Amino acid sequence: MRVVVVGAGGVGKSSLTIRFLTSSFVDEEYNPTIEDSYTRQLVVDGAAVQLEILDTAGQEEYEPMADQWYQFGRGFLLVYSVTDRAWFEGVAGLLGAITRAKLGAQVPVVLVSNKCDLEHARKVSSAEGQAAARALRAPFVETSALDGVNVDVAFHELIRRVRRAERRGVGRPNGTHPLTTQRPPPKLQYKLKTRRSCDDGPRRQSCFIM
Ligand SMILES: Nc1nc2c(ncn2[C@@H]2O[C@H](COP(=O)(O)OP(=O)(O)OP(=O)(O)O)[C@@H](O)[C@H]2O)c(=O)[nH]1
Ligand SMILES: [Mg+2]
Repeated sequence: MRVVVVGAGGVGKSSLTIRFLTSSFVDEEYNPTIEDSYTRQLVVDGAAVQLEILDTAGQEEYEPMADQWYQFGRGFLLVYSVTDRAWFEGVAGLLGAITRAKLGAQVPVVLVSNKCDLEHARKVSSAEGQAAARALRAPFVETSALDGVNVDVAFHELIRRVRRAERRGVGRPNGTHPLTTQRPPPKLQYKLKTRRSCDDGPRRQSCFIM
């Protein structure tokens, strides 16, 4: 199952992906992504899934690659950060671009509001996030890649959404449906740097818990 993590530069897409895959937080200088992909076999709701995660670039200079990412994905984590309104306001446009790349097909997405540990720097309330998610017809999850809050919840919910869409027959890999990618998957690699391991801390009260 191919899922793609999208959102503006610096919202925490890579940190969420690494947190999900390794249960740790990369505590080093911000290092913008160009494109990274990972595979992982896991069990969700008692059923195995072979997950391919494409972690995309949020920096605008990589925008020409976006259509390829959108074609690749069956489901999308739409990520913004609670610390920046512009990133939040860009989310609807991003879903519009994905939907256009899928020729108007309804795409499984989860709206993810990251960095909920930074309560003092919060610029977007949980209620605003929930309202945006309702408008996008997406589930809403507030996460902290730093503290490990709700990260599994977000990915698992996306897997459920993609499964549901597949059961409804949307995007069967028959090579003709708009949700089916025509392009081979990007070269899969597993990038492991030195990381500080950190246990999942207590859930912060400031984070909206799904
Ligand atoms: N406090 C806090 N910082 C975070 C969190 N997630 C990411 N960060 C920090 O935010 C910065 C950007 O994180 P990245 O994961 O690199 O962001 P990105 O969305 O992958 O950025 P691009 O690859 O450029 O699109 C880094 O300094 C991270 O350490 C979080 O949940 N809480
Ligand atoms: Mg990144």
